Amino acid sequence: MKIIRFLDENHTLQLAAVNNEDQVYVLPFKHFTDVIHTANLKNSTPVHLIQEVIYQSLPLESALKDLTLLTPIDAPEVWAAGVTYEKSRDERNYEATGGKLNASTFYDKVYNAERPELFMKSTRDRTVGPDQDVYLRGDSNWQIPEPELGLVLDYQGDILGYTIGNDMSCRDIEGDNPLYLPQAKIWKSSCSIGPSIRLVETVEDPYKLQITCRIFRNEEKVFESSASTSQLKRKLTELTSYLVRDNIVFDGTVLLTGSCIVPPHNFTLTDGDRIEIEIPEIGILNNLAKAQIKESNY
Ligand code: DO4
Ligand code: MG
Repeated sequence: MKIIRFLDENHTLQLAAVNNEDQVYVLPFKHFTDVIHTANLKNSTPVHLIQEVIYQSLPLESALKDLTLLTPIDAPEVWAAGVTYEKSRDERNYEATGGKLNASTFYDKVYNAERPELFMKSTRDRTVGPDQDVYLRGDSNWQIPEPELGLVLDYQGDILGYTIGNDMSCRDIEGDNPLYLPQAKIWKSSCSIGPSIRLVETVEDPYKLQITCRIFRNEEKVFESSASTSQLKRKLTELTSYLVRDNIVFDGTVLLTGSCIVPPHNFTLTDGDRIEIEIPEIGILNNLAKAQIKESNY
């Protein structure tokens, strides 16, 4: 069972459930967090609550593929974990040493440490959804998408569902100096999530999810690679338990779990590239990369 949001023909936002046959059922709630709250009040679960609605209604006539999808949730904050896969550690070492292969740096330390690396990635207004543009920074020459499994959390850090995230990143800025991490990670429209939230109870094993990233330039595929969440160094609850420590976590916060897919060293995104990130249980997150209009403020 998946949750989506879409704009109907009157440009009204609708929350909907999608079953295994891709049938879409409009839900009598505006936000995914309303489903959670109502389920809690009724001593029920989101899946049961949604099933009740489905039994009493008919699916939409429009096909899922024809809907104008939005972010499945207005995540007040998006956090991200870093260096949770060997591949990420190796690539960070490469960029931090000006391009040395098999180098060893402080990224080895964070990969092996008890405490994971967690950082603030985005806020609601910086986050885009399916088919919207992600922006490229004007002052970076080495930019990549980071395809990641995203966890949708409640205020206690409990995992309610899974989504896909794109942690757009500037390798040259982070490689220059790790203290530049916020600038290498956060700018206007530098994060994308969607296309759905797969309810936690309907995923058998979150460590068996296949993530595929494809990049198209002028509709020609210039990159494709896949990875599995089985390669994740840490447990998902290990990441969430550090996020909630002495912190305020809002219902609907998204935590990205790190990237294991990195394009070749000579690859950088350019204006018009189309990025597809697929986790079959969740869907395909599709975004165009757009060059930022150079502002006069730099
Ligand atoms: O340490 C920097 C961030 C790494 C990251 O975003 C990732 O591993 O996905
Ligand atoms: Mg990342």
